[in-house]
Amino acid sequence: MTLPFGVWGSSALAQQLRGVERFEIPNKVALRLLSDRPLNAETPAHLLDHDTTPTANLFVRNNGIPPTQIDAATWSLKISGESCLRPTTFSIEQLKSRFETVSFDLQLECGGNGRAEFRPRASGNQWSTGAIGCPRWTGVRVRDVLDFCGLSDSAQYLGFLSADKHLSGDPDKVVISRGVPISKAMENESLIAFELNGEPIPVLHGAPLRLVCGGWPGSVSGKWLTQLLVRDRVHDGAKMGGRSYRVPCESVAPGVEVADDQMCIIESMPVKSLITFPASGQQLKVGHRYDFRGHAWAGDLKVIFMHTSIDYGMTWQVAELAKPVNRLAWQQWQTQLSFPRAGFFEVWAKATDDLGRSQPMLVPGWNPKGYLNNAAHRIAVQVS
Ligand SMILES: Nc1nc2c(c(=O)[nH]1)N[C@H]1C(S)=C(S)[C@@H](COP(=O)(O)O)O[C@H]1N2
Ligand SMILES: [Mo]
Repeated sequence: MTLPFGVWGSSALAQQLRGVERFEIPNKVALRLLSDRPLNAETPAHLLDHDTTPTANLFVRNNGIPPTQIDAATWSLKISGESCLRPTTFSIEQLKSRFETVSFDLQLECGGNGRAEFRPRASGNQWSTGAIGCPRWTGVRVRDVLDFCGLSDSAQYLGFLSADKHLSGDPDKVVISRGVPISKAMENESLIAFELNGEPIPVLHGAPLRLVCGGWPGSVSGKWLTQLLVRDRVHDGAKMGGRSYRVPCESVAPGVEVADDQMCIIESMPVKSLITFPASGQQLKVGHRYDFRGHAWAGDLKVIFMHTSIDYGMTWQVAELAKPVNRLAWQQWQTQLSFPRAGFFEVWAKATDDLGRSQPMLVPGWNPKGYLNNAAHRIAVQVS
């Protein structure tokens, strides 16, 4: 069953869900729904097989309720803040006509992807492996717009403000207002995007305008973007402090209380990979060669090696690894594997970044909100 547009994440939806056997997000029927208010849904690994993630297969992560009145023709983006020399408000048409339009494949991974594996359990959406995608984004560079508006020497951080609504219904409560240091904002690939995979951005992904800063937690890529603030300090908007998108500055024992002043903001995401073909649970034949493939990514860095193992990590085979189509896009890997005898096998995949860091086999560094789980992905195979 699909529900009409506009009810997602509303209490009307919750009411309709009672008595509904299965709820599907229109145009995203294959996603696994984690919560409906706010709406959160992840993508099974085998549905992330495309080099460029189709919009239908891109996860959804909402902290609040998307705006219902969206008109690209009247939408405006205001650039201001303590360290902005010439505060300016742009229509989308003005952004398009004044600045170069560019397109990049950029990974978007929720900082909490993999949270479901942490013990003790971390509160929040229990993402398994599917809060990641690498679709094609089109827009103007943040850098070009900031250059036009002028940065003073004090400029330190770029914060965003958005049009979504707080779950409480309180119009004064900000859902999320995060951002990135100016150095990240000024990178060639940091975008104010108006298209996703060649189409206007759909409502769920931030229509009509969003920030996209690839390689960092998805939460820095503000959807339904209305304002950018050039700050003279680390941005202090909603979900920049406390436990939100922050991890203990020093590693801690699982389950301990961590004081807010001991928490540090997550920046570039760690090296990670997925096996996207075949799906877990195949029945294969002894001795045949089978294709296995997937993607690997490493935040701001590049992946330089990809390995697979069919013996629980006792031996590893080198896989073929492609270059990214552009910086901050995930990289395709592929290999052929054969199984020497009948029985149950797991296929493990592990990426290594260009600083020589590879994925752990077990869940790394417990943290209060369960961020940054980059443990290796594994799938099951039955051989006869
Ligand atoms: N305004 C706004 N921007 C937002 C969010 C949100 O709830 N509101 N969620 C953030 C988080 S936590 C993630 S992981 C990404 C998810 O983007 P997607 O839903 O397009 O996949 O958007 C980010 N931008
Ligand atoms: Mo996120």
